Amino acid sequence: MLARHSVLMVVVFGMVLSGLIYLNNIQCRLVYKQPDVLAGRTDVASVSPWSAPIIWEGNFDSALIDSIYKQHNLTIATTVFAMGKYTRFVKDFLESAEEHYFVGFRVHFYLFTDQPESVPEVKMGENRTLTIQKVPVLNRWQDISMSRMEKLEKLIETELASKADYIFCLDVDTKFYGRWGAETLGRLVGVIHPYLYNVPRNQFTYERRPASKAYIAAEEGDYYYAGAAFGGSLEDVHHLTRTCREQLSIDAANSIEAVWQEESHLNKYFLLNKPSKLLSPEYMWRGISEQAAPIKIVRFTNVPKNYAEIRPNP
Ligand code: UD2
Repeated sequence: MLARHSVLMVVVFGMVLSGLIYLNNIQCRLVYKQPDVLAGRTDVASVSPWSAPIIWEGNFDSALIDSIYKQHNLTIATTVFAMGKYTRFVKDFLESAEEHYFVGFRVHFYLFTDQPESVPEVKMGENRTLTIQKVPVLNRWQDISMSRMEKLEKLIETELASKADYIFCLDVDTKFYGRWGAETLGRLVGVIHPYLYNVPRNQFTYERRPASKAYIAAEEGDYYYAGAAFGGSLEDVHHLTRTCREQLSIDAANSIEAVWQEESHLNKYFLLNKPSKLLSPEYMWRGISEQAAPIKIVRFTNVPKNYAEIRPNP
């Protein structure tokens, strides 16, 4: 009788155990479309000549990517500058980021402004924070734009070391309309410029004067990258911002300012230090109503602005 009881106990225990293993397996399962070795988008390049992926809609599975990166409990620092009249863009930028930018991840926004009192109240979601840093006003828009490199370099050194895993540095006169998520994470990330993705490199608006540190010759160059968005690991972005800051100050000492300020230096940097991941112009598009065949989704765009009205100088 006792023996029969023990056998029954062992059987029940076994059933419970296999049930748990089965449940555990179900929890670990993630069903997604089988990757195809031969099919993919054929209308765009999905890889650079140095084998860095170029991220386009249709080339990644967002649920799969999220499930991979979520395990790492990441923090993404995100910087944005709003000086002078550019504070008017902050609300839309942050509210649209709450809807589309690294949803479900820990995001720490750092907003640099000369007028913290003009920054509107924006309700941030769980695990999402906003730190406002007051910075002195600068008189020329070119100086505002260029000075970002130095500020970012210092922020990484003084604040971020143990607080973030990745950083993205974005223009503020922008708005998110679609997902920008973990598919964009990489060691060094550049965004292909929305107006120059399909023109020969001798027409890129690189700095063409050899006197500038940003100089690139007509027969050189890979892509033209937007100054409005770049990112990567803290270490790589620190090296980028430090190098650009140094090159900008050498140019200043030689009384030369690159044609597109820090964007020109960023392009020189990316020529010499190839990004490990490239984001297609979906990630910095011309505007929500602008269409182009390869752009299947608009994720992030420039907001139209009246340059003469909004800038502190012509
Ligand atoms: C391009 C680049 C921009 C930068 C600039 C350099 C794109 C789409 N944009 O844009 O990233 O490289 O050229 O000349 O690639 N700002 C202020 N207050 C000001 C002026 C500027 O806060 O009075 C900040 C703000 O964060 C803005 C950024 O600097 O988003 C760039 O300035 P911009 O947007 O006026 O430059 P833009 O449109 O020529």
